[in-house]
Amino acid sequence: MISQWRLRAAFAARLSDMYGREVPAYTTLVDVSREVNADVLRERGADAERLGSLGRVTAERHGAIRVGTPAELGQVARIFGALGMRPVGFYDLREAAASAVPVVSTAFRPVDEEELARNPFRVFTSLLTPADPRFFDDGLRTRLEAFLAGRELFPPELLALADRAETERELPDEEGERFLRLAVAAFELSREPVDRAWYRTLEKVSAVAADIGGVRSTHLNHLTPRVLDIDGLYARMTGRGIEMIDTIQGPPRWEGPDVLLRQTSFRALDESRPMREPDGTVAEGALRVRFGEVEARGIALTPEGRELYDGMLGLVDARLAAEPGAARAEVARSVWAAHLPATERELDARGLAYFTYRVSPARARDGSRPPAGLDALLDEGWVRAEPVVYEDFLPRSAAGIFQSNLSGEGSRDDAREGAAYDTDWLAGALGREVLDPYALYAAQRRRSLARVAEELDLPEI
Ligand code: OOG
Ligand code: NI
Repeated sequence: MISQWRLRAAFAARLSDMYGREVPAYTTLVDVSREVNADVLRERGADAERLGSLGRVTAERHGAIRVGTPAELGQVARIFGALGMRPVGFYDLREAAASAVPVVSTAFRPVDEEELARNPFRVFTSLLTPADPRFFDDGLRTRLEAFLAGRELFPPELLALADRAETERELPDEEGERFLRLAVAAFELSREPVDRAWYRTLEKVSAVAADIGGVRSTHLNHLTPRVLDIDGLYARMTGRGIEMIDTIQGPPRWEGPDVLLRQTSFRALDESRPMREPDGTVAEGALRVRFGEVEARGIALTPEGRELYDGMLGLVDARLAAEPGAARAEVARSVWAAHLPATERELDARGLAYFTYRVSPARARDGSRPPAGLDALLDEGWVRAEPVVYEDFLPRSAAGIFQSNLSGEGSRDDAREGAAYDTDWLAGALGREVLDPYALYAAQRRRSLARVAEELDLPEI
């Protein structure tokens, strides 16, 4: 039998092998990430593993896929459900970028601490929004929906095996092998000829629309290893001659604790694809649809912390608008130094970030009674706080990643009213609950406090 988490780990590893074979720069990215992680561990010792063991971080990947219809999304949910991954969070990218990105998204990931520690594989999954009239007029929407209704992304055998794995939380070896093979194949780039005229029609609206609705299959569009020093990685990749996008998205490098998520990527490269011309002939063409990304993860912020983060982004934008020559990273660093606490302890005390708590063994054995209240327990050394790593995504960075890889601007008609897509709508499309990331982090914190209270024989903390 292959257990659910082993299926997930095997799927992540095989997807990584497939992507490395097909997108060689990704292999360089993984190699450089390993080097950087080993160096950070050597320099910082155990402290380097404060937000995840080297074992977890080395195996850690997120992928991204894009699908066209609620029915396809429902099937994706079954495949990832088989791997113990559940939809977490709702991201609306339609307005988050200057270019046209007509999608709404969620991320499939494990949610339990033990499952995350075993293998945290996650997939950012976007769904096209053909009903949004800012992007698609009625005629194009009808054609697009008809095209999407006529394709099959996932073979029925894969879906049947997925349902079995989700229910039984394991598969016999042979079925497990078959499931993995079919699942990886479903996310490979297809060699089926692309209808050039149809692809171009959609590309005028948005390169993302063409990538999703212009072909009869889906594909992994990037895979992202995790690195412990993203500035170091960026410099080394550039040193190896790989052209990276201009910036590292998300928080700046600064003196205080790493929070949320920092990401950067290399651009999509031309890949040769057969194209069918209007006269029926097929000729080799090229499309740029696959790239590589890397990320560094920090501490999860509470809603208050996130509000502060979003406010700081606004301040950075305002300063840059006032001083167009200024370097974003410099401006961001000074805004951060002025507004964000520079220690974990203060982030915690101000309720800006999530921590879990553990009784420190030495103190519990010295015979005295613990004080009441978390602050006193921490101050007097009874309890230690450990940061909770951010397991999710950032809409503005996601939009930036989409945007950095779009070939054209596309078009969004802002004079029209957008269609309403929200968390409830997405849950309906998925046929499952969309979990709230904050609720997951808060529950993790509460569980740890309950354990501390029990161990120290205290009433509720
Ligand atoms: C997804 C982009 C979002 C991230 O890391 O923020 C993403 C896509 O390009 O389909 O993966
Ligand atoms: Ni990504």
